[in-house]
Amino acid sequence: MTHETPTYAHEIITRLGRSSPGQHEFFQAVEEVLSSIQPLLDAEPHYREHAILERMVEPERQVLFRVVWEDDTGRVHVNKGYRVQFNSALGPYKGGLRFHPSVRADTIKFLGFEQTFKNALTGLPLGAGKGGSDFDPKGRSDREVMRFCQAFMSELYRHVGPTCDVPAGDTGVGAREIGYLYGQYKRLTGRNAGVLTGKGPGWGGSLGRTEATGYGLVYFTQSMLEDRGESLDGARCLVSGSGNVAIYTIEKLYDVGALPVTCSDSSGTVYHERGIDLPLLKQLKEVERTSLRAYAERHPDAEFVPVDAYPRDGHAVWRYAATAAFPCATQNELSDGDADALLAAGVRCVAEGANMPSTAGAVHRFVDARIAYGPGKAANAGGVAVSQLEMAQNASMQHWSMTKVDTRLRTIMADIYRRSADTAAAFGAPHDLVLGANTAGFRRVADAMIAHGIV
Ligand code: NDP
Ligand code: 2IT
Repeated sequence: MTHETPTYAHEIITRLGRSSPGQHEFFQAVEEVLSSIQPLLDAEPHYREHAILERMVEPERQVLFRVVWEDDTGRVHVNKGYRVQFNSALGPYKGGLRFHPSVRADTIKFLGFEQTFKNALTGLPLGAGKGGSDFDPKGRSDREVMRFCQAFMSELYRHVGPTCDVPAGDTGVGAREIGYLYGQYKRLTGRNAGVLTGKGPGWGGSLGRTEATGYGLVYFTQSMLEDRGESLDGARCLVSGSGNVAIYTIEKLYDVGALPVTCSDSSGTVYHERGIDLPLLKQLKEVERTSLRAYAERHPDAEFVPVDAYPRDGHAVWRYAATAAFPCATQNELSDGDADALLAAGVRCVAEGANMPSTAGAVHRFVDARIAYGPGKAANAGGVAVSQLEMAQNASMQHWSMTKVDTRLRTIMADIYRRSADTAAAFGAPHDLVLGANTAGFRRVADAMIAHGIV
């Protein structure tokens, strides 16, 4: 019997399984990255000598705090607040805040880990962090959301700053929440500083930040398809989610001549054969903050499939046939079974707007099938990239036009694709953008860490 020496990546994955038990999403994210960069680790043994993987899987700092707030009836509530400052090798910690009842320490760690490689891939001077709370904004009045945000910032303000850590939005945190968080930061510190991105364009925000993740996702997809002699023109597209990322993905898909036929939320899926009614979607989700059930009531020709249609394995969105699929809701929303269904129906392209939306098994299926598969940390980096453009505008006290921001975003997304594809090709796997994106992102962070010494 022969015993193979475990690889460096495998050794760290095994050690992490023992030291962070129960952190399944974090473990999934780490396992995906580390196993895909093994060819680089084999070629560059000095990463091991510098204990780079051991350092990279350990956040530099994690802050966990109590958030106490009062609802409109005078009842007192307590939530958990988190900020994980993951890696500062490339710049200030940067990444969103998520307010959702499903948020655990595990969730924030996986998101912070992913952010490290995503931010590196943009080529911009950005470190990585993530934060949030198990607070559920759904059904809460504006005043309740304001009081929660004020309570959250009353602790967070000590840990953030324009050259130290710059949070932004993520699930459940949009322009309204960023406004309340910013107001409280200003009240506590007396400073009008670029401490958050996603601010209103009238008070320090960048034009185009709201649209950036969705638009960037479509720009990335265009680059990826162009390389294969394909395009989105006339393509039937499946989109999941109906929040910030999904809405602006749908908007840009229409702009480039594609036909988005689905969207979804926590209540279920809408399928609309002649194309999603975007003005209605924006009205329901951005203005009324209501469930998608109302969509089908307004459009009798649209189907509404309740969320539990596939109780064991799957999401109704992925059971429709289409050329391209854009998961834009949440982690692990696209199961192994969904990947099988999409591939059987002839999908040619999957590009991830959400963070880690595909299960590990689904990712393997897409890569093995050699379809155009754009992993989230490359494909959805447009949001954080425009956040960096907002930081640059704040630091220089300028306000750029939408054209300037959009032109830069297009270039950044094309560069991310090129960097990921060239790296994949250099390692003999031109179809594997998981390997390409993870390896390119890892190398930039690891080289900076080595340059900074043993810290
Ligand atoms: P939003 O809060 O605007 O929208 C989230 C959407 O996903 C909603 O339709 C929501 O349904 C649905 N959803 C969220 N969580 C769940 C869940 N556990 N089960 C079922 N449905 C769920 O968030 P964003 O659009 O900003 O974010 C979506 C994804 O994109 C996340 O993975 C996020 O991390 C990622 N992302 C976001 C960026 C940004 O700039 N905002 C940048 C890069 C990635 P409902 O309406 O019913 O709540
Ligand atoms: O996942 C992400 O990249 C975001 N939520 C955006 C982060 C940011 O700082 O704009």
